Amino acid sequence: MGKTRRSPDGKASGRKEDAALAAYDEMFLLGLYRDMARTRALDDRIEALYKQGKLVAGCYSSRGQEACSVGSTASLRPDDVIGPMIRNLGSIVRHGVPLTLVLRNYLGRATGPTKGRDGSSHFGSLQHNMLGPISMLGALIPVCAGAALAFQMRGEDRVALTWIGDGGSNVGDFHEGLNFAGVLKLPMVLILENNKWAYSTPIEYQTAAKNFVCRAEGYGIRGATVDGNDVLAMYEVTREAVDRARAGEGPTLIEADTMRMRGHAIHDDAKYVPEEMFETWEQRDPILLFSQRLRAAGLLDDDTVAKIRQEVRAEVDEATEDATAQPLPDGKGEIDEVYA
Ligand SMILES: Cc1ncc(C[n+]2csc(CCOP(=O)(O)OP(=O)(O)O)c2C)c(N)n1
Ligand SMILES: [Mg+2]
Repeated sequence: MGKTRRSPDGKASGRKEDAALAAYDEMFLLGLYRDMARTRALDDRIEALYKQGKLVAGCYSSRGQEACSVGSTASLRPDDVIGPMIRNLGSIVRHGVPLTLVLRNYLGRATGPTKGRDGSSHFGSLQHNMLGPISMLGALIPVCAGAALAFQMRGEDRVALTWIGDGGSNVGDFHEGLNFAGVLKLPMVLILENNKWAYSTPIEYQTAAKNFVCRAEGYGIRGATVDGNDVLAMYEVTREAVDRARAGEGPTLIEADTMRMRGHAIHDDAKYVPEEMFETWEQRDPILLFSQRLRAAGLLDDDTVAKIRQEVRAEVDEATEDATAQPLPDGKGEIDEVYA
């Protein structure tokens, strides 16, 4: 995916120098930009619906973390499995889950993935090779290790990709899941999104270690660090980990340096976050950074930005209309499919 399409003289046509960008196909690069824009637009819509009182549960924003999800998921094949958590809307979008399914769940519709039982982001779609986020932090890691074990036992060259926060990385399931994956060399990749906060708790209260990735050594697995706001760096670091996992070389723990740009949920005004911290990271917005880079390389201009913006908006509008038109649950059989 994303291999170069070079002109006969070995240079991608019409481009200015950016050695890292030059290695990729223009459509692939614009696709990363577009999927981050789609994620942002959907995220904004969910926030607006929440503020309009149209959602029945909490609203957890992925704002500022689009690169972590879109870049990493871009390294997967459609038959690979994703296990997103609440800040990974971009992975759902990039892995091909229709936007209306996301909105039907948030709007509690009977035709949504949880048929109105969850009104937030806790849903999966096996049809799209997506496991649902598990509320109990860390619990998705052993589940994804289980998916990776199934691939290994069946001799399938598929990979499971999942994410955990700086806060969630300190629960027991993180240890059990990652240790198990390491011992059995399972085809799994775990991205630890160090977004500096776990609700109101800063990272210095999460670990006494100098970083989170040093834990990889203790599990005998590969560790990597990456600028989580650089979508191409996210793609490359995950691609390498996915290739290794597929080749039977075991799991990788990737620590992504990023920032949560909203409160824990939209009801949380995040007053405990120093204002300068938001200001600094606003300058490092992943969509802004990538658009600046694409523009400098001659791959993006005002017209293309406007066109993508319009298309993305139309897609989100259409998905909202479709989801809103769906019926609410009738209240009968609400515990069917919940307990055996
Ligand atoms: C085991 C467990 N403990 C506590 C909670 C409550 N809780 C939900 S999200 C959250 C903060 C998570 O922070 P982090 O893992 O850094 O992820 P982020 O929200 O920053 O993406 C907490 C404490 C939970 N869901 N599960
Ligand atoms: Mg966090």
